[in-house]
Amino acid sequence: MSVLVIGAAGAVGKRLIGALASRGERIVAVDKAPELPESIRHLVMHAETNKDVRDFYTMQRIFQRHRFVHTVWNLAAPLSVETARNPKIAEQVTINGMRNVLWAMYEARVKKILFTDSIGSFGALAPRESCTARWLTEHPMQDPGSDYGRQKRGVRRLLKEFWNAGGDPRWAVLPGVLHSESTWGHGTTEYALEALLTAANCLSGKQETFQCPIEPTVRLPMIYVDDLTRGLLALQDADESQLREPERGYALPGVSFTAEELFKEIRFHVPSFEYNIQIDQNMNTFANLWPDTLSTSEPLRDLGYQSSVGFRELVFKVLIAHRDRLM
Ligand code: AKB
Repeated sequence: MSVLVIGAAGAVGKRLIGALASRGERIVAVDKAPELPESIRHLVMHAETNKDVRDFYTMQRIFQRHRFVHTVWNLAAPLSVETARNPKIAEQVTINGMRNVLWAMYEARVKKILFTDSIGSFGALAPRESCTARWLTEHPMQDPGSDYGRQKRGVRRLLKEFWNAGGDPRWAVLPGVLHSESTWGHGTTEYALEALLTAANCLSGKQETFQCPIEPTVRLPMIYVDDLTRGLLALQDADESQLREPERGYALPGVSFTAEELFKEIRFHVPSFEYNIQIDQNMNTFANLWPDTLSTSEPLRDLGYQSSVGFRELVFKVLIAHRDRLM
């Protein structure tokens, strides 16, 4: 039996594959092959070239070739800023892509699908503190205030239909993910990664000034990639009877901080770190719409998940990992 990971070469996909492989799972990893780094090639059974989730026949072929897939992760989706820049293409990947995956699963009689939703699904009406995935399922008509959030909502609707048709969908609401990969997509919370990379550059002798694209007092939830991976695996592994949240959605909390707090902590390690404020309208609007914190109770109660990496440790880990990569 194997786990199919679509969008395997992204920062989350790579970690997930590593974690699945280390506990002995067989993996079918799919991404556009040139983006699949050497470091994970040896772990994958299959790399699909050129085509992506937008092509139904590619999805169908994967299930035909790999008959023992029992679980699917669909991680293929652009981030918030990419979606704002090109909403049509984003919609094709996020919504049509998920529709293709679900059709192919339905044909192949594969039931379990996991999807990564985002804090971008919460709009102006949502509470600021302790946000839950339940709030999203209980307010299906609310406007998240961006194409990004609306597309995620569209996927949740598809998952609900899949559930009604006998499937086993599960989804996690992700905060900003902090990691030490060298590349990442254009999102809003990615400002924090850019700041940490700028600081790591300073440590390796390349002095730059970071342009902060959001108001420095806006608080956003973030998570260290190892905590996230644990939370995602707990969601995958949970027995169906454990999943008590409506529609099987769980927000995965980590820590929350403002840009101001981040810069202060960075300066503790890198006194030469410099920044100025250059607001990006899209990013700042999204950052203001999204919650400050995520609830910790539901994932702990049903998945046994709680974050283990605090703010200071997280900043240190990511900073040092980027510095080591640059050296
Ligand atoms: C983004 O900012 O677009 C993502 C997200 C939290 O959805 N990192």
